[in-house]
Amino acid sequence: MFEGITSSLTGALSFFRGSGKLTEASIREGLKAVRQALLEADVNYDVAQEFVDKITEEAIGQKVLESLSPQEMILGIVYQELINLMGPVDHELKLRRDGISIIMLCGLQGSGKTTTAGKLARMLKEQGKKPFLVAADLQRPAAIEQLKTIGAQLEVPVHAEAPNGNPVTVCQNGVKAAKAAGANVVILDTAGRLHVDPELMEELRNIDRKVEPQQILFVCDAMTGQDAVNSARAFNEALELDGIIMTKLDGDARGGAALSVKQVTGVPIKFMGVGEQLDKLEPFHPERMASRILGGGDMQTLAEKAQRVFDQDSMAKAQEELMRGKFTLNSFLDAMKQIKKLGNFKSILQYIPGMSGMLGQLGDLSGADKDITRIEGIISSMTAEERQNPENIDISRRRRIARGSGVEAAEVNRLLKDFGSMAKMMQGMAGMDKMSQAKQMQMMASSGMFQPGAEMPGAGKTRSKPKPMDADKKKKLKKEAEKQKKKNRKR
Ligand SMILES: Nc1nc2c(ncn2[C@@H]2O[C@H](COP(=O)(O)OP(=O)(O)OP(=O)(O)O)[C@@H](O)[C@H]2O)c(=O)[nH]1
Ligand SMILES: [Mg+2]
Repeated sequence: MFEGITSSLTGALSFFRGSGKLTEASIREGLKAVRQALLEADVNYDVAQEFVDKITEEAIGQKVLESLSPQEMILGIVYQELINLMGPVDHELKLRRDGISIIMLCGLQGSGKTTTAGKLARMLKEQGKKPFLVAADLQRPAAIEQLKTIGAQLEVPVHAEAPNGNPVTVCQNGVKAAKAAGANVVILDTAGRLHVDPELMEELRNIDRKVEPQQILFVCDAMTGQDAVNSARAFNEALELDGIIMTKLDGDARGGAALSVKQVTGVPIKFMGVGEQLDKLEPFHPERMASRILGGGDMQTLAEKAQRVFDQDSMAKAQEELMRGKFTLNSFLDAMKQIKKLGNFKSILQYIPGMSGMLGQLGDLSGADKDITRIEGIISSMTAEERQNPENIDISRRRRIARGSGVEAAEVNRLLKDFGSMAKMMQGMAGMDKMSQAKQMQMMASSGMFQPGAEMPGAGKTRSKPKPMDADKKKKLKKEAEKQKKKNRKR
């Protein structure tokens, strides 16, 4: 998410690194690049301008604290202003305590309304509510079927009528049906258009007047940038929105929509969609988003996610072992298990400071889960002693482990070799400073080392020839590093 703006913004802010004293001129000069970074991310022009003006004003007025470097101070101000830009947010859906509440979803075609209706229903159901879906999109017969399928999947009732009816009537009948079914939250999935158009607005206004929803939420496709912001403004003028749900933030949206929409419309983003599946809806937290945008890593979300699934002791132990340069098969297995519990590896990396930059190099990791299960199987068939000292695993032990885990002995071999090269690098890393560690990780990532089960450079007999990183790739990496160095010098 937002890799582009993160790298350009952190790059821009590095202008302030090492600058001894902040003067008005140096602040203005440095913030030019910040403004540029925002514009490149498709942030609304006025919003970017105002943002930088505010930061300039703040920074000039502020005495540099002794405990903070100029860069830290500017970073602090930018962080706070990013939060102000996107917040505050009230995540409450203002549902009635008794009786029935109605949530109306609206938005352009393909923005994710129907999917989001399902996601909300799922979330409300988890909170103990009784959701009820209404197919008020009569534009396309397929839309009705789509909602019915989602309802069936979630075991949430759906009210639908023939496609030639009137959407207002459908909504009214839907609310009646929901009452009869004992539901307490009705979600209206309305029709979309390719562009904001008067006919659609009239239809939505009619639903609003006749059905009186407690909440009108605008579903906004983050991938469409400033178009999304402009349509949010038009919908807000017609309907008085209560909140925005920003979808497709899992894609490669540049961030402009998420950063500008609150400022432009005054309507906060309440939730965000981070995937096509129905469990991919999360409350939108400006402070977490700000920290993520600044490449600081979203530690809070990670911590929360981790809390749920981590065996904290084993995590601490693995970390300690890593710090001491002792990376055993046990810590390897723990790491793999945690990766599996947390879901996709890629989605974890973005929470770790400095790691978001290397996401692009990782490629497709979709097969990783299956491999982790195999690796887990193999390591589980080893004795505690073998896990601690894998170098003692001889041929007969390898055969036994292979039998125990239902794989070929060659696969055990490969795992041990993979592990061997990873451990060597990890041990090497333990003595390095942070910068070199990050570089090393980047090298490992680009060589496919984080793809569990994938063959690593110089490992594995199963392949005819060991395949070190190819010369071109090496050259490219080196060139990139030099380019970056030069860039930093210039600033
Ligand atoms: N990656 C990703 N895809 C999403 C997200 N939300 C929705 N989608 C996808 O976007 C496409 C359109 O979603 P729909 O829910 O059908 O959109 P809609 O607004 O109901 O579209 P219309 O009914 O045609 O107006 C589908 O392929 C969804 O799977 C999201 O948060 N992330
Ligand atoms: Mg739809």
